[in-house]
Amino acid sequence: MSTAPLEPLAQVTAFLNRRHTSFIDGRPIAEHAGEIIDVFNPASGAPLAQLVMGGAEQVEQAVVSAQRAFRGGVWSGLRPADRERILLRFAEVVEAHGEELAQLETLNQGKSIHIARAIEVGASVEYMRYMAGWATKLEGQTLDVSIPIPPGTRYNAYTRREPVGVVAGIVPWNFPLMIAIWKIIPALAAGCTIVIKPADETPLTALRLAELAIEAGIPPGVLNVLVGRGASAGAALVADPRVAKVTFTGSTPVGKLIGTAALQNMTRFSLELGGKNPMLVLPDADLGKAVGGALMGGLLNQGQVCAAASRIYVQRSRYSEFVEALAAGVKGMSIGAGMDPNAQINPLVSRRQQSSVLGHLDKARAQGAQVVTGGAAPELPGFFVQPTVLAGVEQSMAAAREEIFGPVLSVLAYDSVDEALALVNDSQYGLAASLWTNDLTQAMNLIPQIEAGTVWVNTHVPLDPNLPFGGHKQSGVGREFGRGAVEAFTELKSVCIAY
Ligand code: TXE
Repeated sequence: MSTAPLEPLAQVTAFLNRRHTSFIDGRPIAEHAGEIIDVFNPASGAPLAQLVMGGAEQVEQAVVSAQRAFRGGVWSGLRPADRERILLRFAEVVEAHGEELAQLETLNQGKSIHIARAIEVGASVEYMRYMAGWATKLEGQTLDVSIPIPPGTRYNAYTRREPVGVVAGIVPWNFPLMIAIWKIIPALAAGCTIVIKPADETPLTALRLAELAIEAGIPPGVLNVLVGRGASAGAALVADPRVAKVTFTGSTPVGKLIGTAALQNMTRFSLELGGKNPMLVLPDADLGKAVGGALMGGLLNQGQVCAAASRIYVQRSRYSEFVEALAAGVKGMSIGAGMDPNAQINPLVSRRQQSSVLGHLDKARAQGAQVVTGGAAPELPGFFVQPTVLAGVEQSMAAAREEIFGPVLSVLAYDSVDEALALVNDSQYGLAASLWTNDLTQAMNLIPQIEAGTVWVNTHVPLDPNLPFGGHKQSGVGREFGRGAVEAFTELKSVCIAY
């Protein structure tokens, strides 16, 4: 099943052997009293590194550091061109340490080393370069105003964008490095300072990233990483009135808690939450391409992707053909550690996530779905779940409604395209959707009717730094990527000068 896994680089092993604390004011803080926990290697289930969890005191230190850096102007006071240059240097440093970061992520998160290299590092470095450029491109407007008093007075009015201040970035465990970067770089491009709270399961790459930021010339205090529990340290960070903006990626229930807490201080927030993303395969579609799209869009990162394809609608006349081809694609996949370059399906992030996905599979069976292939944990020590195809799924079943966040593809049948559109939109979520068709008229008619922040046609899952990303309905509030992402870390100030 598996071949020889990669041996970690010496610097990766050295990093893992340290006991990790929060990174505040330019360095890892000294060990302090607090809970000590292990993070795990999902491929073996064995402890990988140790963390000293931060509490109220470390939240205070991190916020004070970020606020001091913000108010002192060590970052926001730089010329935009200097911020851009330093962020570009940061991208270079991350790229130069790419293999180290990719291995660290694979060992801690479980994902394939190929995905860690190409996405966590490769796509993130491109995103860093793209976002760095916005530091020099923010703009306001000059506006004509007609204020009649005092008579004879003339006015000059304009808007300017100013950094919002201290940002809290709360990051999940599915793409720990990339999603931290999604939050850090636009915030820094806008002139903000930031405290990142990584997920308890996967804090290592964010901690290493903060060290690399210092190496790149980002001043101490501009990027801090708080190691701590979500419900205690994360919640305290969000509730801190000195935090001006919270940017969160994670589950919908926690997103609601965060939004509610943020509103108490009128802290700005953006939320990128769960999804139950449909793939609508229209009657004319090239089935081979759609099956390839489902495998890629549904099983990337073991399905632990907020935009993953997880409910697939196929017209009844082609349903069996599709299910058979999908199952054939899934059956041949090799299961193994992310550090095994030949393994196609890797472990889930944690024992908790593995149990949660297996629980969803039990529920699907109990509700009458048919497990065509997979459906269980293989006999391996790590947190694996077999890639699974569920057929005979009905819209009322949990497998069509709840986010599973695992390697599970639910296939549903429809009769008419109108019915399929209603099924696609029948969800509390609205993050992303894909249409599979060569019928341009059909696609153009459907795109505006689909309730989702992103609609792909004949592909599922690619993102681009220039393309806004975020959710309709309970998939979130606000957009990441593009100009809007940087603007979301600014306040708009109106200036009116009488002369
Ligand atoms: O997410 P949480 P969990 C979905 C997915 C998954 C489920 C549960 O369905 O199975 O959520 O994952 C921090 N105040 N997604 O429980 O709890 C927490 O420490 C402040 C979809 O791990 O939302 C972590 O850093 N912070 C998703 C982050 O929130 C709090 C990605 C996310 O954890 C907090 C991940 C609190 N009260 C899971 N409670 C996506 N959209 O991509 C927790 N945290």
